[in-house]
Amino acid sequence: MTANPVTKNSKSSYNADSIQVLEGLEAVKRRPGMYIGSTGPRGLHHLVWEIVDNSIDEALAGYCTEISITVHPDNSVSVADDGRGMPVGRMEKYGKSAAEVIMTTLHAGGKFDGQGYKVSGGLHGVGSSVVNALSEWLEMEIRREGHLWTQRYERGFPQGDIEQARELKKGEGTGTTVRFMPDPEVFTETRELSFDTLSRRFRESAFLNKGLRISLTDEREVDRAVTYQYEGGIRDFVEHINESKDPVHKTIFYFEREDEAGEVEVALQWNNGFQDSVFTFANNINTHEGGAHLSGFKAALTRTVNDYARQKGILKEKEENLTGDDIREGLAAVISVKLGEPQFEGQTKTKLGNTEVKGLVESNTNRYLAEFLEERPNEAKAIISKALQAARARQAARKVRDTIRKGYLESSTLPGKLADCSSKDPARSEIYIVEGDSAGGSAKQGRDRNFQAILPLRGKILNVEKANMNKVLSNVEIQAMISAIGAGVADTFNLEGVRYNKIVIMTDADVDGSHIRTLVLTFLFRNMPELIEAGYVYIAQPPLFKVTHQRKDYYVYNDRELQETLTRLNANGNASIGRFKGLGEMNPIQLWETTMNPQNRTLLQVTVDSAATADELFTALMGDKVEPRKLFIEANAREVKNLDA
Ligand code: 0RA
Repeated sequence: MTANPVTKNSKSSYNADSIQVLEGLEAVKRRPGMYIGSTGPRGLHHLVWEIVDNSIDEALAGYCTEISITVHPDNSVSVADDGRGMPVGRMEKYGKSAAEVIMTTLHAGGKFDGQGYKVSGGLHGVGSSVVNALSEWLEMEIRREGHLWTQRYERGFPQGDIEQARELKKGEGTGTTVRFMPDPEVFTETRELSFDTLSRRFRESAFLNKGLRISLTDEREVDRAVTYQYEGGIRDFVEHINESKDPVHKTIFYFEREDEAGEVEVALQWNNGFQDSVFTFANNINTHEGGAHLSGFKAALTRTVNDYARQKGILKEKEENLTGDDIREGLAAVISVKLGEPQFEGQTKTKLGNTEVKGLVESNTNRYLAEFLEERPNEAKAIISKALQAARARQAARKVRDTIRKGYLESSTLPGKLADCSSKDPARSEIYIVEGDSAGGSAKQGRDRNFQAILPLRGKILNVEKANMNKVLSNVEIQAMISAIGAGVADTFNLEGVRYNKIVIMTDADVDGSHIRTLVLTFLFRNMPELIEAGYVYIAQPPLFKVTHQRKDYYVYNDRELQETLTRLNANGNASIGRFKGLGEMNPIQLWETTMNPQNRTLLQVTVDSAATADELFTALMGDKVEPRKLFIEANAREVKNLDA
């Protein structure tokens, strides 16, 4: 790239390349979903990720130490970094500045023109131009080569060339600021960014990029700001995962290494819980589907722990090896690799394909973990005794499971409490999991039995965060759910067996109801995550109030709607307002009309954006420690309500 500064007066020539550019951005506008996933809240947040990821790439390249994100009162967002600044030199091939090329050309991400980075998050490379195309307006400011350069775009079209706005003052440094306004014609549903969703993601990025400072300010509310910076990197991440759990040993295991294949960083610590929380990343992208780094890690972990246990005589010669699952019970681990050319595969493109990475992770984990165990015999003992305990519980659970399997779980017998629907076509069928027998009764009478099944749950179900598999599978309410859903459980789960493609959790709109809902969701998340990933899990929304005015009934779902309804009816105190205390108070017809009839009802689909976030959420909500749970609920009250970050 030749860097001829573009002067104020140079006209960008309208050549074949420019036409191609326009076509590219038109394609984005025509099918925004293809580029950002959706035009709902998720897609909206995606715009922010795209812009921030460019700054993170600049940090990965070693040039940026701080990123500041601001949500302005008008819901526009600015992202400012102290990197080198986007290049402003004119590119002959395009007849415009490099920055404009980045902003208007699809796929011109960090890697453009060989000037790119050693490491870049492949997936997010489409970047800035997509955001530009989907923004009502976008303004960029670049501090570089002694000047402040500015340019404005509207719906992706530059409103004039890049300009030298002024000379930089001493100490201003270099960097890039991008401010954009999501296009209201694209994001119709809502243009509200969630502070909690943003801050969780930025905290994760800060963990993954040791030392990088990321701050978020929400100008829509007073005093809403956070700054994240972790000198310990993923060590601090593991500490954070275990914050609301009890570690079984003190020292967090950690190493970082680099070779021809790339860089690897691993941190881990066991807690006395029963879940494994292993999170893997490649170039800062959460590789939900695992891949080469995860396989290498698992192989090394299983081998090193078994070798150590044998060598120290903890495992006797005739005893079987500990399984990988035994060893990973209660494990909190983060594996982060950074590669020149990551290959993302799998259904959601979040599985790392680079085979050479398996060896990189495996050999180094073997070596450093063996050293760690050797140097800390007391911690090693605690870790191995945890795995031995897991092995015993697992053997007991297998026996229970076999018994259940022989019994009614996999036979055609359905639980007695289930009122099944007549349809046998899962695509048409729905099951309502209902709190309590009385609501269950109303639901059974009110439903359309052609396609709606009802399963009443008696009282609170077991909290699966606090029990091992053995106990979970012995719980009658849980057994009823498993057999009604019909697809097995945990490692025997198979999505193809599912009897209903909508699994609707219907609980009272009170504290107990929301607790029961969380218990059911926790069970599903831990033991049938595929169900949630497939988008089969929903939350019913029963109304909170009935307003009666001039002999007509109106059902409303929250306080805001109540005010709106009263205003709309011009009721002036002539309406009677009844509050539903629970589902059981509604008669079958009311329940059908307000909550179950597909014509009228609203269902919230349960989605999980980031596995780390969800794991944290459930641990915080359901784990042993009371204080973090309280804090979490307060901090996230709005989102916990929807579980739809
Ligand atoms: C391409 C090349 C160079 C920097 C950047 C892009 C860059 C892009 C963004 C986007 C947000 N912040 C950014 N910071 C930098 C390197 C140019 C050089 O050699 O100095």
